Amino acid sequence: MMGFQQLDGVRRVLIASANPLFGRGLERLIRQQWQGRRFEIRVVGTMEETLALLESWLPDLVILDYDDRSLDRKRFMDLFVSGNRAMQVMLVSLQESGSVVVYDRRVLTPSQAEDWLSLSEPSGFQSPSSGKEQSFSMKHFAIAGSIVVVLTLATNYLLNTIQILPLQASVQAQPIDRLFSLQFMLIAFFFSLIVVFMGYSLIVFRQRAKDESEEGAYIKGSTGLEVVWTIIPIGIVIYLSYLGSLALAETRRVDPQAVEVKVVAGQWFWRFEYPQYGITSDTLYLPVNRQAHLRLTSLDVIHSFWVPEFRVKQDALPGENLERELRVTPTMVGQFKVRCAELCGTSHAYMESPVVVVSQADFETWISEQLQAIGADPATRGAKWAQTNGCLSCHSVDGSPGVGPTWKGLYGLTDHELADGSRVVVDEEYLRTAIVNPNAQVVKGYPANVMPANYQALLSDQQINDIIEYIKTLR
Ligand code: HEC
Ligand SMILES: [Cu+2]
Repeated sequence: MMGFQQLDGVRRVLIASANPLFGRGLERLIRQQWQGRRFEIRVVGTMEETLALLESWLPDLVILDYDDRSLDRKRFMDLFVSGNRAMQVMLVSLQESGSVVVYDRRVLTPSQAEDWLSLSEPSGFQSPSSGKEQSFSMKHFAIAGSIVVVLTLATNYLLNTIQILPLQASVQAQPIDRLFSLQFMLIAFFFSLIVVFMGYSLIVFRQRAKDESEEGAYIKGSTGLEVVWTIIPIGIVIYLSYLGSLALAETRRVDPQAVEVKVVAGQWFWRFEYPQYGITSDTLYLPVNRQAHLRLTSLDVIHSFWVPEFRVKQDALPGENLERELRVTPTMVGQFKVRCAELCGTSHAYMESPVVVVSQADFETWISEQLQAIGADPATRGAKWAQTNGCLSCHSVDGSPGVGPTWKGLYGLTDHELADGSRVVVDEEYLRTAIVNPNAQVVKGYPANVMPANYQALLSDQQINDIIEYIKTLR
């Protein structure tokens, strides 16, 4: 950029405007301002004259009327840019208000215009020297850009290593943690982008001692930029919500072999019921690597079931019809804690219960220990299992008809007729097969595929034996 010093050397000034008032007014201003200096001024009114003088007269400074459409500025610029002479150009607009607007949109009062004539320089204008300027700003972009990259990587590394997230101990935690790590990366990037550009500008472009120069260019709006910074965030948000819905679907995937647990919340305790076993516990025991299907309900206010290591969380609502479900597949043997994540009264903070994840074998041991505690003889327990596992909603024990055949008088039949016409003896073996594989022997007169076929997974061997003992008593 040519500075004030070079303005000192100005000898020939060419003013181009079809408006004679513009030319004369400006000429007067310059003559006042540059009193005592040697210079020439010429005012021309047409494009042709301007171009002719540019070639023959070789002006040092050209002032163009910004508002004069008859001056083909583009043609002029081409000539100017391709020429190799040092020449300054100013685009100037005289407003009705009496102020002067220089092409870079600075607005000056007439008195300031005088300052401008003596002090300022055309800046930001396409001039032969602007190549240097451009590589100068590219250099800043390159430096700031590299700092952004480094800071993004560092911040992301930090976010991933300071263990913001607790241990990952369930299958459902995996898609959630993948979302978290994506979020961390985005957070690290945008944090760096904003902080680096702001900090870099504050430091590198600060006003230095003795720097008296004017403020920077006045920039008003940028449609392109605004479109870009609207579209990109919208795109990111839509993409994240897409990933979020995928993750949500993954956390709700159903495993038919799941352990059923009814979770009852109250002020201020948790109770866990295992309807398949008829067990109630204040500790949540779960077998590892097997899905637990938690059905949550509350006895009083809203509570929320949350084991941070499992990530997923669900409210427990009061009301018969407001049962909520949650699926958790623990992947780690160990002790965790369920907390209430919904402010539920004075002891909310202490509403914690142990969660114990054990191997499948240990889980069964725990179940049979609990069952022994229940005691009783096998048939009595069997009656209980038949009740708690829903068998009795289809089977009666008093001979009355139901969805399935009654159990009364079933055991010991010697010519029990099946749908395929064969006749069988009803012994323990037959009953066991009828329970664990109901479609293998369909009873005549009853539909196949109605009785659930997954009792082998839902019930322990012990329980199936108990139920058989119970059916044997119904003679
Ligand atoms: C949704 C209804 C339904 C439920 C629940 C149900 N069953 Fe059945 N069950 C049937 C039907 C229908 C049949 C007859 C068709 C067949 O044999 O598959 C049947 C057949 C049987 C038979 C053979 C009966 C006979 O006359 O030979 C036994 C034993 C049996 N169920 C046990 C059970 C046990 C134990 C449970 C609970 C753990 C249970 N069922 C739960 C519908 C049900
Ligand atoms: Cu609570």
